Amino acid sequence: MALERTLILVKPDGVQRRLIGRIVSRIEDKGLSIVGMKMLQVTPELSKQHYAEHVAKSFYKELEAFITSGPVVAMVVEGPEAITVMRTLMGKTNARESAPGTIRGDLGASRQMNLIHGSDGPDAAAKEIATYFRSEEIVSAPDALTAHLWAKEEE
Ligand code: IDP
Ligand code: MG
Repeated sequence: MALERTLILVKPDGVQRRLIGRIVSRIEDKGLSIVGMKMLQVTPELSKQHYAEHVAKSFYKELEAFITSGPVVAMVVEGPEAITVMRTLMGKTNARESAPGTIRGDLGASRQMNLIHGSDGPDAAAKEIATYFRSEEIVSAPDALTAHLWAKEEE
């Protein structure tokens, strides 16, 4: 088991729909720690870097228009297996197919406007965190509750 960090975005639809608080609550309710957080505007250049694996795909032009359409909230989220835990909490890419109880499944109805981004593996997480955050913008996780959230050997 491993203490991991993952890069989360509340996408422009989540910000416009005033869902920042509810999405952040889901992450905090799970016991994960937010160790970095800021609001920013994704530029076309940043979009191409972030979605490099999708740039050649037919939906990329629309994806770029969407992700640059308004501010996002970027977060670094930490916890045991945080990358997978967040992907599970988010639900499937197509919000229409995401299970109820997940962020996308409860709050969304679109394949493109699916409210939240989360890194899909350790390599992506490392790259994406470095893209969005300078090291001094990331803090240590609050420690007070961790003894009640998971066992030491799970870190
Ligand atoms: P993920 O966000 O669940 O990792 P990816 O397949 O990496 O999903 O796709 C990145 C983002 O591109 C999705 O979250 C969604 O906003 C958008 N997207 C994915 N597939 C499609 C599609 O077929 N049409 C339009 N937009 C898509
Ligand atoms: Mg992805």
